[in-house]
Amino acid sequence: MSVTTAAAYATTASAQRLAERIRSATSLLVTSHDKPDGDAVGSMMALTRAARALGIRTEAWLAGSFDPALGTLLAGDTVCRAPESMPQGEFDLVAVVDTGSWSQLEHLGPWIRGRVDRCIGVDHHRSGDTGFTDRIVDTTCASCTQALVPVLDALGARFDAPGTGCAGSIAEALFAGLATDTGWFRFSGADASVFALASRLLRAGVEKDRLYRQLEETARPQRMGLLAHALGSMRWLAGGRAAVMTLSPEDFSRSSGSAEDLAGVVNAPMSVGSIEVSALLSQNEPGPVVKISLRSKPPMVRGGAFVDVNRLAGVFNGGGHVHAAGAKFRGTMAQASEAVAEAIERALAR
Ligand SMILES: [Mn+2]
Repeated sequence: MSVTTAAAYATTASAQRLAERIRSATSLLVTSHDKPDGDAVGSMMALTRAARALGIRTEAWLAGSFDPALGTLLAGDTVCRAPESMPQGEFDLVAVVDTGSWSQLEHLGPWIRGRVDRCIGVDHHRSGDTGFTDRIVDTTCASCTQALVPVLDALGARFDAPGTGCAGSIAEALFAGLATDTGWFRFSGADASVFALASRLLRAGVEKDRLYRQLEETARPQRMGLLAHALGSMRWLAGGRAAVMTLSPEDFSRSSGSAEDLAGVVNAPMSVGSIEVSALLSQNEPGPVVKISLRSKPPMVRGGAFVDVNRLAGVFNGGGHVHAAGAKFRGTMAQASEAVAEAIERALAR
């Protein structure tokens, strides 16, 4: 017999139950994990719009740094930012979407902890410890926005935005989460149910080409400078099965780039057929810490072999997902480069 000390992180309430709690609230605060991504912002805006349409006084709180490209999803709707400010007054209900982990709620966590009795959660991650009484945790969903749909349907929310086009609609917010969390429908989680929902959202008016451009094609020219330096540093391993790239503080200053300009650089070698793993080691500023970014490709055949970079990052006390992970290394770039190359070669030899 096994004894569990913590309740499993799983669904405890129906979509109807969550909808009832939202409907009976007169004020609602909606938030998500720090440094909100497309799914977090999409989930927040979809729920915020649905609640506002019901006449509920609703505040949406973005916590921590915010990628300006995601600003398009706000479409002029009012949002609040923490920690620049903090919620004032009281709310009947607090909804936390796309996370159930206190560790991801650094800024608003202390405020939320004092109000767990009036919190609800909607999430699609496997682990969490916030323990709200009423929550939906659907790990079969590719995005939190997908897990949110039954709640919005139970609220009778209208997904399209008649007269104003797609911008600012619930459909656009839901689509943004679905698209970004599946790598624009490429990852294994993008199953038939994802495409069925995407189809419903396109029929509600989502302009996916415009959305792709606004969300994904927004880099500053500095990214090209960093990419050039990274490609110039590329070292091939294991007969072309892996690549290690480095970016030194000098590379950052010569290209006038910053950490925000790095997005996607680690993926560049992935277009090469033989590549299975890509690593980018970067040192934004002088110091003893090297940031490690790791990517791997899914297997060629179902059930086939691939490198689990979450496990690889674990060697350096980091983590993430099987195909995308990261870690921090204390030491020089040369030491980091040697250690990462060795770990990759070991992983490929398994
Ligand atoms: Mn998500």
